[in-house]
Amino acid sequence: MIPTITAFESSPDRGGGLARDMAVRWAFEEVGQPYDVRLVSFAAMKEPAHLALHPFGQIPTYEEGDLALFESGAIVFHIAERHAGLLPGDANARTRAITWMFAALSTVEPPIVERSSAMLMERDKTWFEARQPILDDRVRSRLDQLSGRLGDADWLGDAFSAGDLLMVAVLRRLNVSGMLEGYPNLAAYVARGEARPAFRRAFDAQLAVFTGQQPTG
Ligand code: GTB
Repeated sequence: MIPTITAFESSPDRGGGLARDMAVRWAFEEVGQPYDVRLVSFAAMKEPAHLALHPFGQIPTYEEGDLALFESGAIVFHIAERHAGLLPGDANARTRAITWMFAALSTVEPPIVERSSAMLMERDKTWFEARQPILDDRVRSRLDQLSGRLGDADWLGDAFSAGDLLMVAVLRRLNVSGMLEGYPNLAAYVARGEARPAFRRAFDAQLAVFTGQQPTG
């Protein structure tokens, strides 16, 4: 059965691959699992039919037979568990890869989201200018630590895993900020992820929603 995910009918990032269906698409492409996409409007996301799939009225969701999931991390984990290619076979290495999935979403991403939310929604506040360096420092603190851990390795474990997939997806949110320029190994890590054929196919597919043109690759 081909799973169906939901994605923005009209993504605010104009096909930049920053909405969270991107990680799910990427995971599908890595493991060679075909998938369908149902596009939803902001209004439809708040309707009962979508809320039955996603209690918070967001994308992405995942449907396969009588299984319905939400949360991009849980969906990527489900894909990684069901198919070879995104989690190591060795039990300890597998658990370490899963740990990096959690680290990406619960330790590295929150300060990045906090900073970009402030840039998008709080510029008119009197305290915006004063708070920004604090938010920048919180992001840099995590980047310092992650950069130190990655060192000159290609991936966080011995081979590319779902942990790297989510970590690269999270770090890509900083691409426009210029903050990764201070961390050459992290910038190269993100570029390495973005150069993977599976990433390119996923990116092109979500961009095609914005351009209205089918991907050629
Ligand atoms: N924790 C959930 C997950 O990982 O699945 C978060 C899901 C989520 O934030 N979904 C967003 C959404 O549906 C889209 S991805 N928002 C609509 C709403 O809440 O009403 C977040 C996102 C949106 C836009 C950009 N962008 O334009 O750059 C980037 C990321």
